[in-house]
Amino acid sequence: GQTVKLSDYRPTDFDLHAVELTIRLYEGRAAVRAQLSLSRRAGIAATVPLRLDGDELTLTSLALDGEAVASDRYTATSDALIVEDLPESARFALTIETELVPEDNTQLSGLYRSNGIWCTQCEAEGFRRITYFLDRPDVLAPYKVRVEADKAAAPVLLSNGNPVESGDLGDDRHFAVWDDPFNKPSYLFAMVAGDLDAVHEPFTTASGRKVTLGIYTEKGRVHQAAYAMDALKRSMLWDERRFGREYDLDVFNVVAIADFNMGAMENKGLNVFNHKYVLLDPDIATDADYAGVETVIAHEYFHNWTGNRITCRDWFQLCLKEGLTVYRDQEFSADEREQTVQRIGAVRRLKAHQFPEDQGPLQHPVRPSEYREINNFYTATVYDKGAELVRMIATLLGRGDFRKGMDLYFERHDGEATTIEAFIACFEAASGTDLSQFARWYAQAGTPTLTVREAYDPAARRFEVTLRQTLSEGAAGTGTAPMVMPVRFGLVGDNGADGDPAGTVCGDARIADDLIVLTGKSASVTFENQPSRPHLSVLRDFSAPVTLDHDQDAASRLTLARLDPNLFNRWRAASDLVGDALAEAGKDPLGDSTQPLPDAVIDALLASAGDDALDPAFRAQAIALPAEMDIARQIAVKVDPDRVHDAVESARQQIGKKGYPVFERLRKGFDPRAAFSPDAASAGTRALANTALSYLTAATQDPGSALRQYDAATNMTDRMAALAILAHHFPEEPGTATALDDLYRRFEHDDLVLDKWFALQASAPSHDAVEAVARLAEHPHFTLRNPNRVRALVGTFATANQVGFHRPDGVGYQWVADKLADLDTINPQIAARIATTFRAWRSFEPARRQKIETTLRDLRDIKGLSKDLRDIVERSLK
Ligand code: HT7
Ligand code: ZN
Repeated sequence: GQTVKLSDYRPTDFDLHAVELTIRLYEGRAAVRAQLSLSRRAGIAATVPLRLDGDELTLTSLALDGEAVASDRYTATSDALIVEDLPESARFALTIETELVPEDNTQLSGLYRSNGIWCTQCEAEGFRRITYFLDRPDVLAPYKVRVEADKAAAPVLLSNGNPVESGDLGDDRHFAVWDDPFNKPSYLFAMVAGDLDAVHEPFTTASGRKVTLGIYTEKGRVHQAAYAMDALKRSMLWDERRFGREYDLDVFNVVAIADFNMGAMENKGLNVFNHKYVLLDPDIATDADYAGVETVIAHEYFHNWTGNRITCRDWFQLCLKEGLTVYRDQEFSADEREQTVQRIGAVRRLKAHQFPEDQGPLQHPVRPSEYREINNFYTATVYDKGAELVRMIATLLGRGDFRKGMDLYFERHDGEATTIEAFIACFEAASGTDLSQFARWYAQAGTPTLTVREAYDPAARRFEVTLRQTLSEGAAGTGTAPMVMPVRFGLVGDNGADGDPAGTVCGDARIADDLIVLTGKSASVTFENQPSRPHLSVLRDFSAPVTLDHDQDAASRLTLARLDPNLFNRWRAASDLVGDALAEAGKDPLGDSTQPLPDAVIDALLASAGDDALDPAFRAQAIALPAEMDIARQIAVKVDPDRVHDAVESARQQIGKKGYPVFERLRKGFDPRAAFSPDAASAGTRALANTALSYLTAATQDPGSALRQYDAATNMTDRMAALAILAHHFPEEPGTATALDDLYRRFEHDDLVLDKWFALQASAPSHDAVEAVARLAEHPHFTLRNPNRVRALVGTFATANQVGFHRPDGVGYQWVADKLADLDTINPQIAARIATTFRAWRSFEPARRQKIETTLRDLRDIKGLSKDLRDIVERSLK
């Protein structure tokens, strides 16, 4: 495949002024007519032809200003249309007709059918699978779209913008015309047609625009869209209040689709969603599902300004819209729910997904400088590290100047396709801060290490902190120069109160209040008048996305785990104590993995769990053990996943036994029959009670209370929590199989619950898991055509079942690779995404390492492998 380079960017030779599309839908085929108003750009020679992108297209007709184009003036292949002898300066109209078979489009990119519904997915390069086009984000135009279809098959006809006309065509067919007055790139085009149910609600914007909000679902499911509608209205209000951003069309539509490659898509005025992020009720959805819907609804809505009104000049700038929009959705969730709990969740996700990516062969900068397949760059680095970079700008500037910078960004670049440089320049102009060194964060890949050393001189009553940053050159080879690192901190006394943070800097750093900004390789900060040694609480709220190496003594760590007034760091102190102990226990083949945690660490965890003054959701986070993959990443070399799993299991039992009275008390205070409400406080109460249940069953090794909770559950959160305990820890218990069957029988008709049923079994840790997933792959409800189902079974097994996937004989790897080879012929995007699980191969002990490497090499040698999967496999092997 060809490598696309940022340094090769240049504008198109032709300008696009307007697009008119007519899409005629029939059973088994679609006919598309695109009328493009174009002109040659000044300075482009008349001999330069127009080259339009295509992908698996069939041209049926081509006309220039209404006249058929002679066949010697153009070349049409499935992936390009080249037209010669076009006017030198005048505008011209090119009319292109193509024919497609949406039913055969299993890649789910372009125009396809999902459960009979016609829908489109154009980001990143799907529009070229509908018609020949200048399919790149810097080509913007207004679109007018006419859709025609059979009335019974598709009573609902939707596209971007506002509805302008509709009517009858005879022959049981009808049409609708949509007009989107905002210039947009082709990746934001969407069309949906089908027999859909809908709910509509009015929304009036701050300046008085009356907007009709619509959510469309498959027949009979619209009652499950109420929470999504509520989340949408809250998102719209929040963006007005927090960023002064209002909605700009008369309608805003959301469509829920069963077969979808990602979470959702922010098409202008017509967001298309994976129905997993729209459809909910307490019987089928967990609290995590509710939080997911709220986040994704908000994220896609926020794209209307950060992504749509201002878009990316090229795909290298993807973080311009994604990092910024993730930052915005995280801020929204923090405001709507609980700040610390949301921050803990975001940092957990960053460490679980982005850190391993940034520390392995698929490493790339937040703004990559080259790619072979852009779909493989919708990554945790672009999205989540991208969000951290925006958060650091906000930290460096302060809330007021950050908002001024955002306002300036909207003012300067509305209607444009722009770059990271332009974005950063707005914050420089608004605040008078030079951010040129900060910009390295966008260009240099890898997770920097922040080393913190402390020294206390009791005679001089002086506390000195030394900060050093290092970045090692990784696979991306993008440099290791020092970056601007905002480090929030506090000096905590024995009583748990923050002392005066005033200090004096020596070296390349500055300090203001509780923020040290490290700019050079190292610096030290001296704090005078410290009558006793303070407990340094550093990198509060995870103020920079770094690996922290702080050789703090155990007593201070334990004090912070109990008393740090910064609750995020209180959580992190405890979580790091546990993580360090588990990594030690999991790595040492001679060590004792049956008692991995010191008593003092368990006591610190239990202190948070038992503290009724704290938010229950926080307490649930405080006692949640790190994921096995996280521990493996900390061990870094010669990892044996079985040992890691044993260490975690022993820790559960130890904590369960020692904390028995605490957990029993928490269970007693929990009313599982209370009416369900999805709000954050109720969800937190359930999370804490279900974590307590997990520890109690670990302590007693008795599945009874989990079985009873499963049978008595009145909502899916409690039901799944009980079932997870049973499936993961009591697989031999007859009641476990009965409960799994019960879930299946109750919800066989509901694909979202079936996904949970598949995923739960795929994640059950056992060396027999590969046989179990192989059997499940033969189940009548398993299909490689539905991405959610594939992710539930294959994706979950490969990422959330360390024991099963990494079975020492390598059959786990082989099974996943075989499935990916099949999947690659159906949906390469999903195959490539799941294949990233193999990237960590170098960190395993030699036998597994060699088996994963062989699996990757075998995949690489498959003939006809897609560009998507080949790119991941080859980069992983590098
Ligand atoms: N901007 C959207 C990205 C997306 C996507 C990318 C590649 C292939 C399919 C896709 N579907 C959606 C989602 C978002 O970040 O909001
Ligand atoms: Zn996005």
